[in-house]
Amino acid sequence: MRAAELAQALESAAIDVSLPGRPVVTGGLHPATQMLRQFYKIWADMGFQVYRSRDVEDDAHNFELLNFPLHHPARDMQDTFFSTEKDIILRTHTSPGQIRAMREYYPEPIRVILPGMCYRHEQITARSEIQFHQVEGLAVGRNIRMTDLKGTIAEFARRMYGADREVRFRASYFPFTEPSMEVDVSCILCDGKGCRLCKYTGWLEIAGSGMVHPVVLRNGGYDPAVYSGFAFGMGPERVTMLKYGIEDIRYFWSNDLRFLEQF
Ligand code: 2NM
Repeated sequence: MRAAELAQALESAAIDVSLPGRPVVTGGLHPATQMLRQFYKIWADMGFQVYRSRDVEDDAHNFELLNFPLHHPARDMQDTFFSTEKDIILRTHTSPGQIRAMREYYPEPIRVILPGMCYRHEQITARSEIQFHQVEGLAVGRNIRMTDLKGTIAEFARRMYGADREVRFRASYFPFTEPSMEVDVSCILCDGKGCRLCKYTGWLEIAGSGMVHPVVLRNGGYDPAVYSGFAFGMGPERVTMLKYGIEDIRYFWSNDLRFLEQF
């Protein structure tokens, strides 16, 4: 191209190179994924490795081996997604993976977390979805005591919610732990004074926990006379809702970009 042609071409196209570029829309990680990764980091720093287990389970691992009696209400049809294959279900919690982890690692001591999707055949509402993540933890070894559970969970809470958080444990019930406890942290919004987020109690529930039931230990292959352990479970979506004041869990899987782009 000769210089005169070039000059004319530039003139007619009239590109203004000083204009700002067009913004490129970048993707981002889903808020639940971001929260899961924060969990992995904290638990990894505390010596817990990630154990991946299957979403499709059998009745034995999901219920029987976890000490859910045959007629326990959580076994009702409305709570579990069954398949047309006998005893093949979608896991209702990540706990069946604990049995698989124990059977794989016996007789070694265990420190694992089990993240993953869980499925429940329930009415979808602002507070309950039919699918959600759980992160469960399990420690098994000799001489593991309830003080180890309390210290470990309290340390997690301080790393997750801030160094000056208070932690309290309330007696509760789960079939697979004895004793069982619910875990609260002092409200992240009002610092325990009482506000709308904590429903004026000053506390937010962040986890369930307990000492692994001797029957469950034995089902995992560990002699409860020699070994003991603690376990806990938390919900990353719930934690994310508390952190950002999200009032409806249905936002998580409805793929509305106006929601997702905020994270
Ligand atoms: C929770 C609360 C308390 C739990 C117990 C076990 C097992 F299998 F080791 F016994 N896995 N997970 C557990 C205990 C889970 O979630 C709310």
